[in-house]
Amino acid sequence: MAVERTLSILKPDATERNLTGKINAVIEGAGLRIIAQKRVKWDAGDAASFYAVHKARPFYNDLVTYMTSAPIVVQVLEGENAVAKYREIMGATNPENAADGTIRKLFAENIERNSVHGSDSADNAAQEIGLVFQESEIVG
Ligand code: RTP
Ligand code: MG
Repeated sequence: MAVERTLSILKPDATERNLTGKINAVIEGAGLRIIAQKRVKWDAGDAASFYAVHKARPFYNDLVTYMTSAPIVVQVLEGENAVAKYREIMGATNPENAADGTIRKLFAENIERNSVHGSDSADNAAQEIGLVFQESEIVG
């Protein structure tokens, strides 16, 4: 299996409840390495460019408001099969449907305030990492 990189975001509900360390422990426990990490506060423009793919969705405006409501922690995760592995340990978008032991089952509040983002393909991971990090900030 190939070593991959994926973009992770610890969302406002996670930073507000001081869950960064607990979520990082799940990530590292699954064998993924955090090779870049920074805490930032997005403005509407940042969130709009990141979520441009969801612009037509009914939840888009709420999502932009939510993602700009408090600081977030952006991360690059590296490991074997990192994109699919992180999606697996995140759990389903709606925490009511998330499997036991997943980050969203453990920590998410609801379908919107669901604690984490993870890229959904290798191509999107490369694009999202490029939006959020300079190459010099990533130390593999
Ligand atoms: P993510 O992109 O954050 O990793 O989550 P995902 O792939 O599991 O879900 P996606 O369909 O890409 O939706 C992006 C984020 O939008 C919020 N959402 N709200 N109110 C709603 O029905 C609703 N649906 C989605 C969530 O924060 C979701 O993670
Ligand atoms: Mg998504």
